[in-house]
Amino acid sequence: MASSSHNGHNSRTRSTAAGSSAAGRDEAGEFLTTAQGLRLPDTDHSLKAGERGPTLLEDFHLREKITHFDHERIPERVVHARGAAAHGIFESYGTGRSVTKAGFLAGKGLVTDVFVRFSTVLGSRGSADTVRDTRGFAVKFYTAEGNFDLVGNNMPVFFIQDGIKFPDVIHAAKPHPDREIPGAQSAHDTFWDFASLHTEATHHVMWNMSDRGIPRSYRTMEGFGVHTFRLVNEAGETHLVKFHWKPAAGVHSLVWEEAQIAAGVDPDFHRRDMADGIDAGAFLEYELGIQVMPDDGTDSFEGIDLLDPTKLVPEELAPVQLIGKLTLNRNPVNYFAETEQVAFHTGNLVPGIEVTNDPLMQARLFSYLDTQLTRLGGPNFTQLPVNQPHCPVNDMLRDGMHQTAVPAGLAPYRPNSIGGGEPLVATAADGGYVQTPRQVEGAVVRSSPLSFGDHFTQPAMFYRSLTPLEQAHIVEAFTFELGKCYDQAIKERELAVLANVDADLCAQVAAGLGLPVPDGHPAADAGLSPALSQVVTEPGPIAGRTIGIIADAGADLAGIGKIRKAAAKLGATALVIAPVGGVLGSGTRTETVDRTLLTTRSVEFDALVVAGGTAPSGDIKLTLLLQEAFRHGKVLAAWGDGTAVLEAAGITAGAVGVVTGDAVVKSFTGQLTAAVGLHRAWDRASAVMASAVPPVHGSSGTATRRRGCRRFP
Ligand code: HDE
Repeated sequence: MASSSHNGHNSRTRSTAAGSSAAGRDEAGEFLTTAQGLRLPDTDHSLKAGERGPTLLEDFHLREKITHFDHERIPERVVHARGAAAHGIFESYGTGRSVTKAGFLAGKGLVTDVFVRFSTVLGSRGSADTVRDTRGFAVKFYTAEGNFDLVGNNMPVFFIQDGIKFPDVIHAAKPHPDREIPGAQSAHDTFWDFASLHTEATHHVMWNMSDRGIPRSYRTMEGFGVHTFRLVNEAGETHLVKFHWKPAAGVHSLVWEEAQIAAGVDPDFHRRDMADGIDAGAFLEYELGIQVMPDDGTDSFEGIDLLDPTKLVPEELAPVQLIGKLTLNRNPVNYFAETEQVAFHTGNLVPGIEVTNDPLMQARLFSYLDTQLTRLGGPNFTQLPVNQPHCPVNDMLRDGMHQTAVPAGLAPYRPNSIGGGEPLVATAADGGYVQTPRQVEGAVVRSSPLSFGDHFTQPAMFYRSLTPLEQAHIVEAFTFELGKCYDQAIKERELAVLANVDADLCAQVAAGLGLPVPDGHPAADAGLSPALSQVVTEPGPIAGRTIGIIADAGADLAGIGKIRKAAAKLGATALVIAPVGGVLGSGTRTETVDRTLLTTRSVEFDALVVAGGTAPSGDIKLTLLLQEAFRHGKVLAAWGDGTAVLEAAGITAGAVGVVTGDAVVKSFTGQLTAAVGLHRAWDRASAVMASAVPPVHGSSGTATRRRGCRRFP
């Protein structure tokens, strides 16, 4: 969110911005023209019968301009409407080769272009980024064998086991149909009505209510393919595989109050963070990993049904093996042309990657192609630059709305002799997509296997694998969301669901709602997967993070300069916040003011530092800024007499997560950046959270000390 620089600010609208990869019609020539290329003498006045007379129907320029404008908007995505995207590259480690013949995963160092779109699920296009929701993590690989789309989420499980339930869960989660409120959130009666009745949603609901539902940024999210895929190697051997994206920046989240404030003061919080980060050279990085399970004909592994998308496979049972690295390094040039018009499809597969019988995946294979027909206005959306494969296409598809290609030849059919028999069909050896034969048998039924029936054990495993702090956030989230429901029966029914997940969780939420605690039968031994916790005890990278430096006319400018430098070295940005805008200092030593107390809010920063020499001002906005950051567990720091500003805001220099020093020396910047790398001063949580929570003394350690639970090896 840092810099005010903006990709394309100074670019001419007629120039194709650097690196635009696919060919599309671009604005050309210096003169304004109509869409027919006719040069225009004036675009500010309509053609009228006299200066004070009526407008003439013959004004073809006016009519073309207004008609086009009238149709600038296209139907938004029915889900995942709110999104932001970036271009990048994927570099293969070559380690996936043993399980898949997919060309883009085969060679070490092989580079493939990608386009990635992140999104929220529920909100409409103009909604806020930081709402509690699942995030889409959709990756289009432009491979030499055709496009492969990995259309995943930032959570490994889904609300439903069968695609036929998708309209139900989405209708329940979208705003109420009468008033269309509340937007972009699940804290309302219809969602909890459905969730409490449809208990297979419980696992995904637990993830949504956890910190994963409010990510700090796209760069700090994990991604998951969710479904089990079948990978096929050169030898024709198959394995069952789950895809993971592991962020280099670690997995980190907002705190709830921060997310709510950000939704108001900066609804573009996540898209700004990504765009500014890329502009500043702090690229987003993730490693692609796979969990590999034997394809032994059972479609299950260690008692977990791999066709059930409400179940995950603990990493302790099947470690994530890294097979490549994704780097997002280029912002789109035009939001509509690229981010809006990109069309993902789970059926965009390449040889070596196949689907399984997961009934959720099976329905998706229909939906993604179908949805583009109305959203993108016809069947030719694959011709849009962002959707075009980066390899030869010879598809015999003809005509239709918005046909932009001009195909030559007389024989778009097979067999033919007129076209010399071409195009040819490809065998597997030619790179043709030949599905691995798999046996299909059974009665035609509308029902699920028994193994889909356990809706509570894995939610219990998830909850119990988290640190007490993360558990407290889940309690808070349920209490908030159910507290927003009007119908008492819905709250009671959801409490009955929670009683089957974990008795403590249920009791705490019931206490918050002021309702009796129902009886349940939670799994006594759900197992533990410490990998599910996201609290870190070692500092991680801070690229893309923002440090605010509070200063005024008397501030130590040399110290500010040193912090800016130390931050930049690590890919982070430091912004100076002063009472008024302009420049601090004069002569050779100056510092530009990036924000004033009026133009910023604490949510913009991962840490706040008070510069030495800054005087306490008594400004309520400064007090609010510091206290909010403190309450949200952020790092606070001051050097020299800057500590007086902290003290004036009620923050003692010795408090947890407060770094102080006499001057900006190496140890000071080192402590500061390390503290930012820990993401939050979680030990402060017990002092600042509304509900008292025991402090965290280590992540997995705390999680594994939970009672009566088996830990996966
Ligand atoms: Fe989607 N989903 N989905 N979904 N989904 C769409 O496709 C759908 C599901 C996901 O940035 C739509 O082009 C059905 C699971 C992402 O453009 C639509 C079912 C997962 C995106 C659609 C599912 C996802 C979408 C809306 C149940 C995680 C955004 C517009 C069978 C693994 C992609 C569009 C982007 C988008 C349908 C289930 C993720 C309507 C019917 C499970 C990340 O086709």
